[in-house]
Amino acid sequence: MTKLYKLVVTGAFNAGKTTFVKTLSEIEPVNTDKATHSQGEKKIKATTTVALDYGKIRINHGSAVHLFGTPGQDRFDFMRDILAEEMHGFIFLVDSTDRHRLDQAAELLASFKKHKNVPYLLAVNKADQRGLSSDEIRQAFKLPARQPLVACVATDRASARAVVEQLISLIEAR
Ligand SMILES: Nc1nc2c(ncn2[C@@H]2O[C@H](COP(=O)(O)OP(=O)(O)O)[C@@H](O)[C@H]2O)c(=O)[nH]1
Ligand SMILES: [Mg+2]
Repeated sequence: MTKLYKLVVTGAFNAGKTTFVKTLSEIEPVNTDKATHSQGEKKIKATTTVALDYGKIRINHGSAVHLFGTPGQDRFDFMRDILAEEMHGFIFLVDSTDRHRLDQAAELLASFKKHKNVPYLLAVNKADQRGLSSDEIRQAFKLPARQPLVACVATDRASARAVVEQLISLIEAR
């Protein structure tokens, strides 16, 4: 039987959410990046997602996975609330090269989890770079031992796809 899944891709500013959706999508992805204005953000990247990213992939012989990427900053938290509605699960991307944003990311995960009790996967992104280990991230997020965590390279389609497939397996196992 083919199914339809709504997955949300969230995480802090610059974690790789837009890249993840863009790398995977089999249709032209929807992108709502606009120029960054604050000095802090401008130093890191030229644009930022102000509403959503959208992309779609097929898995398991025809089931459709609709991917919705969120903005990362707190000023867009209303968009996260909207995108979380009716989700079947979510991927929380953590930038493994950005130790300074870990606490903020952990807070964001705690608040995003409150939307809906659904399976999620913590994806340790930018695994192609030298960065924090999975154990360090597990500790920083105080993850329960049973909570899965996977390494991810959002610029690599096979890697991003494996994250989605693992999350779908968790959803199906519920
Ligand atoms: N090396 C590396 N860079 C990545 C990866 N994923 C994203 N990036 C880069 O990280 C930056 C932020 O990505 P973006 O998708 O805009 O992050 P967002 O703010 O979470 O949407 C961009 O320069 C991306 O090219 C990855 O897996 N490896
Ligand atoms: Mg983005």
